[in-house]
Amino acid sequence: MLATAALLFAAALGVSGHYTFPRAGGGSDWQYVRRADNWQNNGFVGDVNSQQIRCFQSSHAPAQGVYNVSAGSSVTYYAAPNVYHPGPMQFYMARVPDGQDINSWRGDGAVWFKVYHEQPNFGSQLTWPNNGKSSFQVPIPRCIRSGYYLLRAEHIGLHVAQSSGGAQFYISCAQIGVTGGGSTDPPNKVAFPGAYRASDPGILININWPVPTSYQNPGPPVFSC
Ligand SMILES: *[C@@H]1O[C@H](CO)[C@@H](O)[C@H](O)[C@H]1NC(C)=O
Ligand SMILES: [Cu+2]
Repeated sequence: MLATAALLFAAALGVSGHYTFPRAGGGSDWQYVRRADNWQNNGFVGDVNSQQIRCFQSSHAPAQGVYNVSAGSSVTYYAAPNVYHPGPMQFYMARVPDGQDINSWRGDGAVWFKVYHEQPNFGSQLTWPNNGKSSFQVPIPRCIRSGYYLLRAEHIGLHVAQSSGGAQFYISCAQIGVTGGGSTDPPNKVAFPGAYRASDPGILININWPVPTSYQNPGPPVFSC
């Protein structure tokens, strides 16, 4: 009886485990962040070629508002409950074309540039600076143009990434307005899906044995001004 209860409990954890990225800047969950498909089950995206790899939405729905921030400052992006699988945090931005409505814009095409990613510390195992954290400071480049942007949060869980499709992508997209920016249009923009392949060395990787001595973040290099 006890064993059955323990098994049921473990099974329930399996369904409701993992994490989401429901909040950016302030406000409440899914206020400035487009509600992701995993909002109830905390699940992940496994297929880098799926539409969900962009904002974890299989059908488009806007956030409830726009969080405004000045260029050169940062936005706090929150995980719930916290990031606990090993792997990198990465953040991307995409500018809403002038004259288009951020609420209906979907981020199609090669419009995404990377503003942050992190490397592990190397040793007898890889350790990741994000591990256990529930908030992250995302730098908003000083020189990008003012306007509306999607800000995409991504954590890649690499604990079972040694087989193709094993990496777990935890994703959401916030709607932000950038004020006081410059005139730079960042290079190296990518599309989602399209930016990643299942065989990328930072996605198909055994982090356990032999313990890697380097790590190549998937996607383009980080843009900074
Ligand atoms: C952000 O700025 C836009 C445009 O000025 C405004 O409509 C919106 O209400 C602002 N959002 C917040 C949370 O203040
Ligand atoms: Cu998990």
